[in-house]
Amino acid sequence: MAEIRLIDIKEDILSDNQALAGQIRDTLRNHRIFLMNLMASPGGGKTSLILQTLRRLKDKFRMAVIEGDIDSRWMPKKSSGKTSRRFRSRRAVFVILTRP
Ligand SMILES: Nc1nc2c(ncn2[C@@H]2O[C@H](COP(=O)(O)OP(=O)(O)O)[C@@H](O)[C@H]2O)c(=O)[nH]1
Ligand SMILES: [Mg+2]
Repeated sequence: MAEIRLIDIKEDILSDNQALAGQIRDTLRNHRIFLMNLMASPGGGKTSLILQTLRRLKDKFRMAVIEGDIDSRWMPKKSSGKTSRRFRSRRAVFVILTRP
């Protein structure tokens, strides 16, 4: 069996990421924004949960839905599709993050 060697790395390899995350947290705190990252497999109930949340809280808070999708082929369909209309009809801003 191959020998396992532990390498002591003196620098946090995620330090840039941690710094950026800290800046984002500060910005959100300063603007009193609550951000929730919702992840689940397709069909896991994310959209249903978001739609119910928007429906129940739309008169109390200004809300936005940010959808991250690394496959830009679906972007045109998503931005004009049924789900985006349902988000918008509940007064939520809808933004899709993708890559070219
Ligand atoms: N039984 C049950 N079905 C659910 C629940 N939440 C969502 N669904 C159904 O599961 C399917 C997928 O939900 P959807 O919100 O589109 O999932 P998404 O792909 O994660 O956005 C839909 O047919 C929903 O009606 C739940 O709490 N219980
Ligand atoms: Mg969905």
